[in-house]
Amino acid sequence: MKSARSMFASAAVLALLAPTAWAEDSTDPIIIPLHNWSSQIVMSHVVGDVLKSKGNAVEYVTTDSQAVYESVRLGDVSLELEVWEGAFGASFDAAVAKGGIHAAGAHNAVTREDWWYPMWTKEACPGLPDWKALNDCAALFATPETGEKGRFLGGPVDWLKHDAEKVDALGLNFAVVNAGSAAAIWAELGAAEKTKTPIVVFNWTPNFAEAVWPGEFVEFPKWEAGCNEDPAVGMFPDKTYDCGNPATGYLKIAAWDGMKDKWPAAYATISKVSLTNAQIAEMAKLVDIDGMEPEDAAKSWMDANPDVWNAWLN
Ligand code: TMO
Repeated sequence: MKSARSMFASAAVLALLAPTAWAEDSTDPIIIPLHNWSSQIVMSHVVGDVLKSKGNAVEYVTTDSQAVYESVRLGDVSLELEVWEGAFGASFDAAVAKGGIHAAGAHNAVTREDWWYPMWTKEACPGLPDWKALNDCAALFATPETGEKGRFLGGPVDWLKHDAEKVDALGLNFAVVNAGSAAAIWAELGAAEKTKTPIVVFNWTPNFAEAVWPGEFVEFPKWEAGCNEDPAVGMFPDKTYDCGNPATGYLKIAAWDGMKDKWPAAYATISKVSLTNAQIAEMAKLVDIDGMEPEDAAKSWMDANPDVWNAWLN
């Protein structure tokens, strides 16, 4: 049995805690950014729908996927649900160093983003996935647009701005062409498949593409921290970007530091969000293969996975 004294003490502690413990979320909208690849858009709608079901106001903004970290740091955008290490690690770290943004959680996923080819390409260039073999085969990838050089189809410029630096650092006989959209990459892969034309593109995992086109990442010199910034790190002592992207990258969730005070309940929810490779690939598939609109894909995903998102609610 509790003594009167300890009961009094507990009540006093509760009274002290009450203002924070019971603080309500601000009625201001939580601003969720949307980018230009499908899993991020679908996931943002899933989490936005969950927050709306709790009574939060939610607004979406379409933003540049690098500049968003500065926006979150300043509180103009509230969070970011897909911080991919390979593409955004540097921008995220730079914003964290300035202050105002932090990792609020992490997905239970291992990510990779890099040069990638569908398997029929390896038949034409059997030394793959070694990057030196890719370079020896560069002529196989030549197009009128790239002349003698092989063509690498990179993603939209906001994803990764350093393929040209990698080409220079490793002496690759390739020219970088940036796709205008993710859909343009899938369209070119589909077209190349018909004629089994060798092709090397930017791709990533988790993504729907791995289920459609079996393929492999090019094995560049292994990524080491500092390789992109410090010439001394990596294969060539006078080059930056002389390595591949991380092969076992993280996928984090970032939040504005002010979020936990302004929207404590919503913050508690987003810090519980943690999706697997298979769940993220499925989100992309609903749009990129099944042709759904992202909002409908989010609803369909939620219908199929109630246990997953219910676990994010307190
Ligand atoms: C950021 N992305 C998943 C497109 O590599």
